[in-house]
Amino acid sequence: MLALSSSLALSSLARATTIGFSQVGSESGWRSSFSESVKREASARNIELKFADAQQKQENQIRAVRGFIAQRVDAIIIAPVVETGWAPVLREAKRARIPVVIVDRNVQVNDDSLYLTRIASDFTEEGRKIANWLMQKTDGKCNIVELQGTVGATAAIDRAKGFNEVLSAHPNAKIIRSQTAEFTRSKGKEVMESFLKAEQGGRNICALWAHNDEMALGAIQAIKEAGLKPGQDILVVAVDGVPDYFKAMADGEANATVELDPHLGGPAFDVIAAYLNGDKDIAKYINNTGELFSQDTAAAEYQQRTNK
Ligand code: GYE
Repeated sequence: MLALSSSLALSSLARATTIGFSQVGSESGWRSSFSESVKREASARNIELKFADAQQKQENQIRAVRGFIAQRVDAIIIAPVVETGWAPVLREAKRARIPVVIVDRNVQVNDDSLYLTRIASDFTEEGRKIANWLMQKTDGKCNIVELQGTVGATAAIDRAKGFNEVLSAHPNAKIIRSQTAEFTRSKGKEVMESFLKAEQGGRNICALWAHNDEMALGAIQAIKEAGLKPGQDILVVAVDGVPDYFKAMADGEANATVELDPHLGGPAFDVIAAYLNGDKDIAKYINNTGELFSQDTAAAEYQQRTNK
């Protein structure tokens, strides 16, 4: 789990601390839980949070970060949409001596002094884990369709990389169709409909691999509407572990996912508190990679997550 304790920061961040947070958007259930976690933790710690929703557009993020710098916030948290294009605005923050914490997806910069730390899961490992599960389940023989996340986003790039790495050791498994559905449920449904049409109504598809649960949930709907049974006729694997997906697994309509903990507010504020209190020894990467879950424990896990 995450390395730093939240109680430490609770007592150690001053009342007047102001933090700007540039969030990707609200494309998925996972993202909404992440935003809620940041808001909840901020109010528990008396942090004045400036929350900016970028609606999946990097240009909005850059504008928001420039605004935070102009307002002279104490620290900035960025959950980047895409990896590239960050160096100029990060340099501006550095010049203004405002620490920046990267949460979730990565930024590609040559100079890692441009940010304090990054708190994220190892997305490549998530891809490997889910692929290993699928290869075991299918004895390495499977025609897979892939719903990719946002183009240029670390979560899409690295999940694909890890998954394909495992697949390359299985000559009878292959990705027969692949397209982005931007991490959203509605696009997931739409793109899956086109996959089903192109692959004999779905009869040629052994499994759906979606880069997040949200797209898989849309695709499950499309599979049902095509008259097939998701989870049986077409296996469904994804990443995130949102409650709706646990429900789908409990109902037998999805097969496996790798959980991604959305409670990233506490760890982000912990690390900022440590830094503002003079800690000079902050790790450049704080890992929160989660576990794989499948149908056998899904009902209990769903109940636990929703208290129902
Ligand atoms: O899996 C997806 C979201 O960047 C890891 O973004 C994140 C992904 C997450 O919208 O649901």
